[in-house]
Amino acid sequence: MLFDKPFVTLPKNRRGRDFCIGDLHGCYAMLNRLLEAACFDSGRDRLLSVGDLVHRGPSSVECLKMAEKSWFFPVMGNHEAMQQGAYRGEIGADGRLVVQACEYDGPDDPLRPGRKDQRHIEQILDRLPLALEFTLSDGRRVGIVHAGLPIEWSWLDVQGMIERDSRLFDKNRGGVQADLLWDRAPMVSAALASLPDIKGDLITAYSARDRYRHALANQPVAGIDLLLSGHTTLRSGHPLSTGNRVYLDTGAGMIDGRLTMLDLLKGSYWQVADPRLDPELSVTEYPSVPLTQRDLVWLTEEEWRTAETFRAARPPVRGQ
Ligand SMILES: [Mn+2]
Repeated sequence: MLFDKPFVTLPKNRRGRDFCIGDLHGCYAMLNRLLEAACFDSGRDRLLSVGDLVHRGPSSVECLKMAEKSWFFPVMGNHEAMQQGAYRGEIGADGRLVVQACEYDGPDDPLRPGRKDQRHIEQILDRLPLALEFTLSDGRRVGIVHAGLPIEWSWLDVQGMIERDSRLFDKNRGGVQADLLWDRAPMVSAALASLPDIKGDLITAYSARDRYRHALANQPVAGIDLLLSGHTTLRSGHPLSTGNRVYLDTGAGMIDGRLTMLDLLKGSYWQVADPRLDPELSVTEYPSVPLTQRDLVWLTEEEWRTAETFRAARPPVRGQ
């Protein structure tokens, strides 16, 4: 579904199930295998998406055009923003044309600027929301943003900041849009907390300020029950849960990547590998998302008592 506002609240799905797909990156055949394995019913069920529908894989346009379906609900990813930038001839932070940063599937990729579908595709890109919020049939409230929520933000900050950020549609995509589409810090903290070897070593390895930020990134986000994101690829090949955040980018579009689809009510997930490695596209179901270590000591008790001094000012209402 496409929308004309950047923060969208969806009604509860009273007829069927809700699923969320990780970063798709043009992997339309892999997606269809997962939908088939889950007996997805497009008349009842909904498929939410953390964005990054395009680039790398062979079927970016098919993946993007699904956004016009009544049962598919993607947020914008940084790759959609880059595609907009490529069409607009924008210059990236490194001084190169953004088009060079897009990972097209060869010289004939129909997303290259100037191809016949450009206007239609631009109209889709322009109507992807930055954040989605909805309630599951068990009453839990779910939020979706592409890259995750920057450390120290609450979900309650998101709507106001998106709506008030005057730079939202700047060509350089500063402010809130940059944070929601690009920030890798929260997910990197989660990946750190999933390493089995670090238990006693945190205090000597990092400053108290750094450990405080890692701790926050692994605590539940306030104002929402479940936060779904993608963006930074989990090299383990599996999704990862920390606090109430779940990360779903398992590298689809790369030869050793997988595509992950989460059943939001059951908490189980399905995966399929790249057809270059598994031409059969066999689907595997896993009962629950792996968790980070829950018993890590990020700060001493003394440090927690003084932790307020590490806290940055509340997230500013940017653009004001
Ligand atoms: Mn991605």
